[in-house]
Amino acid sequence: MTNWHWLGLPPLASAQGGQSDALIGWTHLFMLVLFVGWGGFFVYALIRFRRSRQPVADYTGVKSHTSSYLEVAVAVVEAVLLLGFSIPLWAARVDHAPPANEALLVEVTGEQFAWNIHYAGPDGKFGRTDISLLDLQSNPLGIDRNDPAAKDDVTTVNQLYLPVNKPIIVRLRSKDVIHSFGVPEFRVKQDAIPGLTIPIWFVPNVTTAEMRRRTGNAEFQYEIGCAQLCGLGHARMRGFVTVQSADEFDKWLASKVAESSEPDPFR
Ligand SMILES: [Cu+2]
Repeated sequence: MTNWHWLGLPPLASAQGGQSDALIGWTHLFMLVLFVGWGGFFVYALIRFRRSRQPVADYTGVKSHTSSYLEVAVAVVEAVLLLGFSIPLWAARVDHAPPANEALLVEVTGEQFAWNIHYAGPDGKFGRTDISLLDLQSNPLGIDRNDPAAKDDVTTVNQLYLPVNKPIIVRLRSKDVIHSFGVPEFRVKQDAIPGLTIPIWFVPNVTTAEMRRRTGNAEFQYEIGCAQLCGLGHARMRGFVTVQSADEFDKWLASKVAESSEPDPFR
């Protein structure tokens, strides 16, 4: 099975996610070494200092420095994990976002209990939004359709369509409480915090169709799970991600643009 992982992680479907997997793998490996080391020391101490051998406590204690050296070694291992692996990876994830002109920018706004997805459309410009235009049913993001930049904007609820092998920058927001945008296969998880716009990026590199073939599950879907308990409906706050070829994605976007520019009979 190609998707097997020794820690049981979900199949990887992003170009940058391998670094996270490597970090998770090394951390577990070092922790396993520490666990076995400390466990061995514990068993040694139980036997070495057992009552029949040491009927009376020795007030001077151990004179060798072995334990000090061991503690220094443990601290060094932890420093290597932190300075050698975690901090560089964090810096790479946060500081080295792909250039905006090479990426697809999508705004994702969490609310109780749905994900609102907003694409800028072919003009690449997000239309104006205004809280006074906000309508939970017909206009959950309060987009001003009279703004020329908004004419070709596309919105969906809980359906994130993405082209494969292209860097995606998600601008993450929340309308009410703290939510968390998590797609395990992309190794992405980020809290959405009211009042903040938080950029995250990833490069999906396996289409939904390809993942269905690999997993043998014809109904496989990438899911956006809300990873922060955000209220009574938290468990049903699920979105779906469809990763397509660039052509398929362009066609999908064009069909949505056509849909949204049809005259609205209710206006
Ligand atoms: Cu939520």
